[in-house]
Amino acid sequence: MLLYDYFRSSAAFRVRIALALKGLEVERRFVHLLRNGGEQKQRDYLAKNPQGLVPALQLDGGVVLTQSLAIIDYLETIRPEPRLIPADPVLAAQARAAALVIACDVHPLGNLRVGAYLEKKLGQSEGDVLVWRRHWMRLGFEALEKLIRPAPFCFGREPTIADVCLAPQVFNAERFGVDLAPFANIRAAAAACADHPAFRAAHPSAQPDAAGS
Ligand SMILES: N[C@@H](CCC(=O)N[C@@H](CS)C(=O)NCC(=O)O)C(=O)O
Repeated sequence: MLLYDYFRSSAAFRVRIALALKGLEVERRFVHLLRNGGEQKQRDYLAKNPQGLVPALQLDGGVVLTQSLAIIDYLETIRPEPRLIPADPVLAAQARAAALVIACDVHPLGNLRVGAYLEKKLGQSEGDVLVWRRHWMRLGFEALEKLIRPAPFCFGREPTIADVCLAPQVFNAERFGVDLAPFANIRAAAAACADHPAFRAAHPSAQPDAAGS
């Protein structure tokens, strides 16, 4: 399998965590989101992922999967252990809901192309875009704080899909200066993730394409 990856992409970070947790090795090709006008917008990459977003996972037969949560779902099917979706149906729905708060309702609003649109098309200042990003992250975290119950991961002793989405979003929040002090549960789960070898291996700072970027 071949992962189209970018070290600072939080959606790609999710897939890297899932791969590391499941002990799956993949080849990687790096798509720099800022260089050359955004390599994700180049024709070769658009042929892989018409959305022009990372990650994408090319299977050995050539099929390309897109959307981090769909990719993780695929990995869960081909390598069920360790489970990222709890066996208990209620816990499974809760873990998925926490993941979706981040992946559907928080992350897309802070994406690179959204910030670029606000600045370049709607004439907002860089400062306003930062206020925008922080606002949506804070709002999402206020809900997430009440939805998770770290022990020490979001829903128990082992990481689930909720932690796979949470750790990258916390990375983003720190990057954009969101104050995490009010979010004790989120900080506790993020600390458990930060101590876990799979999350450490997947961290942006540990990726080969981070060097010199
Ligand atoms: N919902 C998608 C989101 C993918 C996504 O937004 N990727 C970002 C990086 S985290 C990206 O490629 N952005 C490029 C851009 O905005 O031009 C997923 O989960 O895979």
